[in-house]
Amino acid sequence: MRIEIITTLPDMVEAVASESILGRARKKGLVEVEAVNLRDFTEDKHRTTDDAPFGGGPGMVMKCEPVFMAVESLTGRGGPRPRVLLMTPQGRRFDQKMAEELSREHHIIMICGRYEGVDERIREHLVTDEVSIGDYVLTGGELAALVILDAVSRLVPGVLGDETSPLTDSFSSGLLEYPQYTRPAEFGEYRVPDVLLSGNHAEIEKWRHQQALKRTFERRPDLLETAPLDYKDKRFLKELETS
Ligand code: 6GU
Repeated sequence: MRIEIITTLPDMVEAVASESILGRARKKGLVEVEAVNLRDFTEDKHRTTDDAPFGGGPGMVMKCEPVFMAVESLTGRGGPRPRVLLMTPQGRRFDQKMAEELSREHHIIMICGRYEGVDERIREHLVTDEVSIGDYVLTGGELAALVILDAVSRLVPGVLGDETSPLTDSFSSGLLEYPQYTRPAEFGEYRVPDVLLSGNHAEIEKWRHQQALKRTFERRPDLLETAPLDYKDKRFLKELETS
């Protein structure tokens, strides 16, 4: 998987991409991440990437030419077409499902826009997806691109040490995670639930699943509308509702 992030702040992107799990995945060659400096694709003395809007008004607009040139430089003729993501609060809301979908791509390009706007021709003729990470406004798309980079990379096979762990993540089952405990079994008067010490794996599985249901019911009932629930789950939730 190759991911390029087009930005006027390449150092900010590089600082995150070179750390921790992501940094290791990159060294192992599991994900190729490159911060691409938009200014390298300007041709004027001041390396201008934005300009005043036609028609007047406040703020600056990201110019077409450097962005088109940057994307063109990254897309070899003939190969599979990359996904070209524009980071914008006007985009589709990013979620775990989209992270899973993107983790199956071979090539992703992310363009970090600025809130005042990008020339509409970039949206119309270059971008395949407009993406937002939530309903709030950031000063630029870099933090959003880094959030997506992190969420997508960890789903690429081999990036996490334990291959099965993404399967038990919150959201991938449609439910929030069950509570976890580790030693000691007694911390002062705070005890670990007996079932976890019982060695009865069927009971442990049942308890964990019910805890996941309970937690989702209490914190994110909206998720229960789309989570895959069987008859027993529905009965358990009914009991929670009436207790
Ligand atoms: Cl993708 N960009 C900006 N500038 N602000 C955001 C965002 C993106 N997603 C949420 N807020």
